[in-house]
Amino acid sequence: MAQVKFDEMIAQKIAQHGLDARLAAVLNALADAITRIEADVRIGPLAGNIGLAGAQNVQGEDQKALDVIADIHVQKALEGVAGVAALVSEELDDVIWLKEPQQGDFLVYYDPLDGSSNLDVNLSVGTIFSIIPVQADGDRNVLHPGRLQICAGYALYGPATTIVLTFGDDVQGFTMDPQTGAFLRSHDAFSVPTDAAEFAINISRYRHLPPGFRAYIDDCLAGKDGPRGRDLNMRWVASMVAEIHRILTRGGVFLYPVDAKTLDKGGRLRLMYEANPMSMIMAAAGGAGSTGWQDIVDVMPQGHHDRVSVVIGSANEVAEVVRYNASYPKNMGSA
Ligand code: AFP
Repeated sequence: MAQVKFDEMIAQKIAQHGLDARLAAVLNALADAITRIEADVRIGPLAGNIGLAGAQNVQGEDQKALDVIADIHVQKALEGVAGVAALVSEELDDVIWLKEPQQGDFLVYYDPLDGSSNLDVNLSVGTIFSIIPVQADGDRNVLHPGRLQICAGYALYGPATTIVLTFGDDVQGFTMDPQTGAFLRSHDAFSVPTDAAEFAINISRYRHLPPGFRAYIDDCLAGKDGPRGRDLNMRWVASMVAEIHRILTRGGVFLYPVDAKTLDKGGRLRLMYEANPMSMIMAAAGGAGSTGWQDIVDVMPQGHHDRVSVVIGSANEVAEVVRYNASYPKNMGSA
């Protein structure tokens, strides 16, 4: 039986849910940008473009040439697509307004190349995107809670290149056929196990963590001899898209909590184009996304580059982290 193509699924979903028909062109344009980014990532070292771009982004982080190249691919793909009112990119200080916003137009938030510090060591990276409709004619506000997302997805540039997409009902995966470049459905409906056998955290930050998180990690490490009564495994890829994809596939929990070193910024990972889309995807697959204290999609942004504390994964494990935090004050560890 012929495999369902990405554009076919989008058309089906839009018809099924009575979504704005213009969304198809937006998502197919994103798939085109992903195809171009994939080609650049795949050849990276040979094209000499995995070094630093010599610039820094609004986060004050060195931009790698591919970060900038990937951002340009997304911009070029989306400018001129009917209904795209604004772009909010991790790589751009300011919001790009492409048209006078009309209610129902699309605000597209994206991280063009997440995990780019893995490029020079040839590890998986990804592109993350989130779409929220303009709320009213002329409304130039882009600071909306993640609960208003109508669509979220990512591309994982790994051994295979896979796009994962949700409209909030289910989560489907489409893998690029290297022969044709077409994205064919490879995952009908991700369903994340409610219990986790693995946790993912940069454990070197342990001493900076809030006490609730430290207590949770202590008990994970105590394994079957401790309160958890079972051993858990640990993973850390340092590429959020790869971590989330693993958890979608076999369960687990990904933690990047706010800590004493990131408290002034509110955390490490960004709300609008990392935490919100990944939370929507995980929730649609039966999991959860929390700051450790509240649902991520209920966080009201103050700025479009806001950072946030992140705990995303198997529903029961996220609830466990929230339970630990409820028993401890919200102060931070050592700076
Ligand atoms: P880069 O995009 O700078 O590589 O950061 C990747 C990331 O935002 C996220 O994808 C990882 O989960 C996390 O940072 C890795 O953080 P550590 O460098 O502290 O491991």
